[in-house]
Amino acid sequence: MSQVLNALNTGWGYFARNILTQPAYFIGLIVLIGYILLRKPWYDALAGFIKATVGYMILAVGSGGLVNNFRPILVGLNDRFRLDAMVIDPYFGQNAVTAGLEPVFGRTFAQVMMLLLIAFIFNILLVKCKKATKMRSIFTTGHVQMQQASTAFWMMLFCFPVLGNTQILLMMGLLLGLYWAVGTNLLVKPTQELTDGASFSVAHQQMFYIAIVDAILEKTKGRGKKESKRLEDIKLPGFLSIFNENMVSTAILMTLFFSVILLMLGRDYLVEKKFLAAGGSFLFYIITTSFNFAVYLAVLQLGVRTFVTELTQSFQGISQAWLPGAVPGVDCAVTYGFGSPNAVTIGFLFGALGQFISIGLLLALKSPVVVIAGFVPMFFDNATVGVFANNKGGIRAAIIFPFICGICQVFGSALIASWMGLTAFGGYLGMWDWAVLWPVFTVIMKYAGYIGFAVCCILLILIPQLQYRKEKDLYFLVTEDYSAYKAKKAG
Ligand code: ASC
Repeated sequence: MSQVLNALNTGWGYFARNILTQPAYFIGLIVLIGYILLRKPWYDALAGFIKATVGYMILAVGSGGLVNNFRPILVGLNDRFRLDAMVIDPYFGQNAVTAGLEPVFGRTFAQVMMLLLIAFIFNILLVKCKKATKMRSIFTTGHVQMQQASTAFWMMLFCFPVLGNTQILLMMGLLLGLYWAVGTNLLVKPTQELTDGASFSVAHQQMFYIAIVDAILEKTKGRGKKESKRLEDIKLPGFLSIFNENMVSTAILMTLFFSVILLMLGRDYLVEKKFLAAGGSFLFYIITTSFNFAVYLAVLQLGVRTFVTELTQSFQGISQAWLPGAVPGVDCAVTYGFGSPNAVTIGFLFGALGQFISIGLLLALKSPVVVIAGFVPMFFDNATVGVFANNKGGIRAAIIFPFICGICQVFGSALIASWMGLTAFGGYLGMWDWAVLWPVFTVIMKYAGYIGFAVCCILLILIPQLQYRKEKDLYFLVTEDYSAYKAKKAG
């Protein structure tokens, strides 16, 4: 018996490490299984697996390039001005939890992987019972799931420190699985509308904020003030027309943005930290760094184009066989291949502005916690919000909502991380859902105990029910047959 369990455990560990938490292979595997279920010839299934995996790897080169190029610069700001502070960034957040679990709670990181598995199974079961739960989407972004499982584990231990491992894992698995299922489900309709029926949803770390933004824009549409134009519909005249092209506008805006930051860091600092060779040109260093932004964005969008069609087609195999009407929830960066590419840049810049102003306020108010802007929340949260906001609310929305998002990220993270004792370990996840929604859950659970836990679960369970009530005849149609959905909505 114990040998069987051991073998299962080893097998699970292997699968979790190499496939489940590696989105490229996980998406590839989903495509492979989907095509097999669709009874495609083996060579088509193999080709699909390769295109999906390679496409995802290309996307990862783009997003990894952005992260690796720009994160040190932001962290440098901290170092340069000798702030003793916490970085808001999912990777720093995960490291902080890993470092603190043993000394603070006496638990190990292996349990986080267990939590991930349990939550993922809950997510699938909830979608399997779609008729009752009204949940239509599976969270497949493995690296993000790991970061969330770590932070969620910490929150749960903070609220229920005396609970044994099994109870903690089951409770947290349920809450996290619900969050994954409900969050991606919330974005099914906005994503279908953004992509004109590409049949996926977003599974990331700002799902609730985008759902709120989308709801506000739906409510205010056609009311009162003049509608704001979408970025793709604006044709700038004269010399400004060069901004109509995304690659040019990204490069110019980023050059302005990074010039300011890099000048603040100063040449000496950059040389000392080996970012810049001793005799190198500071001017060209700034230009290269900034233009790289446009490079990585282009790479990222190529990756999206490579794998999205494979995923969409093959997932029909999975949904027909096992999960009718369900869609996969994927990385937020996938949306950057749709809508206006300039919305990515605008969202990022105004989110960054919101973050910098908030950090300035923390410093001015002599806050005991100082937050360092992290690149991942600054870019991936705000750019995604920008893309969705622009699609429904035009340029005005693409400016306002990322800006507010940036403010929430800083203040929310500062409050929750210092309260839970994570500041001491130098990092917090920092993305919107984890700076606002999960802190609210944590407060409820900390003060209301098991009742609070039940309240959080019930709130989540109710959300898809309310969504369904609002438009019963369209709710499942939006994933099952998007053209029919559009026709019905229009007519
Ligand atoms: C995250 C995270 C990343 C990025 C990536 C965006 O939250 O951990 O690496 O966003 O998923 O493509």
